[in-house]
Amino acid sequence: MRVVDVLTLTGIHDCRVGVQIGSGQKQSRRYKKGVDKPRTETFRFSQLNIHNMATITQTQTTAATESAPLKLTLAYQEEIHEEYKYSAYLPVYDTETTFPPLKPFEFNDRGLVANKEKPNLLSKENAPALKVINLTPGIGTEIRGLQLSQLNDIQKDELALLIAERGVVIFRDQDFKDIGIGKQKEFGRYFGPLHIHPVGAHVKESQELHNIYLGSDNEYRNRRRGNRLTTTGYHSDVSYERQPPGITILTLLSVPPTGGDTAWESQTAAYARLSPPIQALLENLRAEHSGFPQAEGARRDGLFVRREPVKTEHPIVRVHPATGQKALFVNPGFTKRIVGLKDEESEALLKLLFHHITFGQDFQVRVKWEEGTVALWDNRVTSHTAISDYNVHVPQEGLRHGFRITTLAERPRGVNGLESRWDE
Ligand SMILES: O=C(O)CCC(=O)C(=O)O
Ligand SMILES: [Fe+2]
Repeated sequence: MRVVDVLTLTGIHDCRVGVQIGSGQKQSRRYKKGVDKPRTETFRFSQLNIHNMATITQTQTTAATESAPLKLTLAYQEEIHEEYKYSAYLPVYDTETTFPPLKPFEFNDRGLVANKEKPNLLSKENAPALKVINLTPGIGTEIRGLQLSQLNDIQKDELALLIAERGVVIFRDQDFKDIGIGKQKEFGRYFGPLHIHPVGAHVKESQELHNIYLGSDNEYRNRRRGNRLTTTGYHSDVSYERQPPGITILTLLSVPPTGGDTAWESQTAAYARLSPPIQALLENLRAEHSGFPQAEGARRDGLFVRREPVKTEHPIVRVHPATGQKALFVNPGFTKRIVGLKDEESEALLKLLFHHITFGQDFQVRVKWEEGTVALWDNRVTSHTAISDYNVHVPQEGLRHGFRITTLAERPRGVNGLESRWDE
């Protein structure tokens, strides 16, 4: 059993909360301001001031084990989640462990060996209750009557191809959220090495499960959004990486009664809509994708940067290895400039492309989450955005919480062999 040494709580609430982790049991204690004495000897408390934390935080120092981080900062308020079934998935920050730059690796897309007809994945014989619906003509497929957790490798290969073709596949009524972190990661790893986010919150037992959390006790996230006209922010996950993600798997554990949808946009369709002269121009160009603003923003907010940011120049038109389809590979989230153009040219062209991506309702799909929904998308051919349209400060509007497993893929390849490049 690991022992909690020090706990701190800073922020706007007049309580201190003790948490014991690692023993399989969790205990909390609430103390009135000025009453320092814990009611149990299980914990030793001290209150530190960590003024640079922009949210309510607790720092837990635990004796180190091989599998668990030394120090965790909680990005939620413990006491409001005491009864929560998925408390093991609440957002934390390991504020000690740093990671070196990502290393190159060989990637084989699972979709390459898949049968294009998908006879194993989409077979009524294997799954009598199977229902497959295309949510729009160009992007998004919804599947019921099939459990991700039960798929064999051949079915997973076909699924990889289906995700590449349809951009995003929504699985309903899944038991995926209940199979445990080990199996969730194993499922993801089938498609590619798992990415650890350079700055984001994660779950207590695994940095590979990136946290999605929007609740009243996440002032950091809430505040950051306060100054914008809209929460819409289309992006392809961490596209600044040298081998950026292929498939992302997003599971929500708590879904608001209404609101908190996610939208995806087809970058394949976005490319196809452009006129041939613009297509030809873009096919010869690379754009810079940068992780610096994200890391700088995190540092500014007092958050821990576990891997130093990188900048990468990716082809603007990317060819998917399994489908051979061309897709526009720029996104408003991370793409900063077009390499080789004058500043004004780059700004004007990116503005045009970002406008195109964001306003193309006829090649977008908006999905409402349900209990048990898991979304899988291919970042090489889509952009996506969370839609934060509900009031997180009103408890009846619900809590939106989940985890993202992000699988890395190939070094992007463009048309005529144009490859990504970067400064070493
Ligand atoms: O919360 C969402 O709907 C999407 C969040 C997101 O961008 C992601 O998980 O990559
Ligand atoms: Fe994302």
